[in-house]
Amino acid sequence: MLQSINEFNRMSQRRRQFIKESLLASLAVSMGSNIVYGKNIPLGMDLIGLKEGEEFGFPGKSNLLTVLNDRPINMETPAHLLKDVQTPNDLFFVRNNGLPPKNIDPSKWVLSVSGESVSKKKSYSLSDLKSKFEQVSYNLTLECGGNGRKEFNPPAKGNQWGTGAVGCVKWTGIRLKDLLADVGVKSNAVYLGYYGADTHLSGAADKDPISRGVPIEKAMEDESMIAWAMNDKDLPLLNGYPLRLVFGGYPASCSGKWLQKIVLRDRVHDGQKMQGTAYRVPCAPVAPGAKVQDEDMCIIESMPVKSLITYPKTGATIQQGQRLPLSGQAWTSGLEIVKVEYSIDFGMHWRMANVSSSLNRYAWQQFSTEIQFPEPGYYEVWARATDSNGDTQPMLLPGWNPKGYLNNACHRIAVKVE
Ligand SMILES: Nc1nc2c(c(=O)[nH]1)N[C@H]1C(S)=C(S)[C@@H](COP(=O)(O)O)O[C@H]1N2
Ligand SMILES: [Mo]
Repeated sequence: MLQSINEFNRMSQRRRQFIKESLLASLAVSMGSNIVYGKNIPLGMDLIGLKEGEEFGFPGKSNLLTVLNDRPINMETPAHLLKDVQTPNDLFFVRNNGLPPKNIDPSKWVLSVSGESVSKKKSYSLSDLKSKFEQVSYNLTLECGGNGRKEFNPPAKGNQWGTGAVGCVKWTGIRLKDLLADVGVKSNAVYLGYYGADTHLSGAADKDPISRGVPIEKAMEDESMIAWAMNDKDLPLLNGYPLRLVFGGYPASCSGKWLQKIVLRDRVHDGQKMQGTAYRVPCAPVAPGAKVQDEDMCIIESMPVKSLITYPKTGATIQQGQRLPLSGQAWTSGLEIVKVEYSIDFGMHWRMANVSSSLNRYAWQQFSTEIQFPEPGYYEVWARATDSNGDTQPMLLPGWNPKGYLNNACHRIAVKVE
């Protein structure tokens, strides 16, 4: 954008001034705001905000999120920012498969319901949904099936999620089952599929970026929702404004964003990303790197028990004799977390942390404790949650699978005692 320095220096002072001003004006447009001390910008220096411009360009999202990809937009939440019972909207992760819709007019938004197993096809406006059905709120944890993918070896293709493709918010909307009762579900219904208003990266209008769903039993659960609000505010655009599905405990890929169409199917839904290695894992364990036949792959349903240390961050340093406060989140699918333990000696001994009760089924629970270290040195703190079924987290990676799903290995942080 800047002329070369030599050329710039050859120009007259007045022309230089003019170019600088028009440059500033156009910079201000790209940044979306006036550059207050713009006239002091040294010649030839690039603005950080332009190089990492997305920091200003993701509406409703904090620039503290880690951007993994900007086409499609994928961003995760650093562990220490997931400390809240309800994740703030601007810190909630974003996982897009395509391009979000533009210029949404909520007053014109229509949700249609059709498919082989629907008794009566129907369409609803947002105000129909808000007025015809009972409004409900639930705290539901959403976790991308690929959260933790970056740890797998051999590596799995796809966004290299660390630990932050998860969050828990208060969702407000209606029960999916109330809407389904209104259209009538035939007895042959097997699956519910969704279609959103986002578009395929290629621009092709006849291709869906993603069209997944859930077994009909899951759709009928009390907490399975069509939501328009997160934490009492409109959904952020990137989280599916103005309407989305939310299924706690299932991989978040089931929770269709920008929801326009629901189909009740008399077979397993066959939309985009329901086949092959997408959101499927080997039905039985395989050796790392193995080739798995299509018929030996099973659709991921429940997400496994898991926990995350949100305080402190790796790198925390304390003085010998000080106690280290430790806290974090633990979640499981449909059950209660009954125990969170921690280890400071690479898993030889485990001690109990305190665990809060959950606000409702599928909401994550908070754990906390204080740790005493025996002597100065380097430590790793590991956390491990166990649910009411007795299921717990592996210390190392769980079963390898081609796309790196379902990594619920214990979260670890490094701490120094001086
Ligand atoms: N329409 C639509 N729905 C979607 C997606 C998408 O790309 N398009 N991504 C899915 C996946 S893979 C995940 S993990 C969650 C992410 O939800 P979030 O972006 O609100 O965190 O949305 C799901 N629903
Ligand atoms: Mo996902």
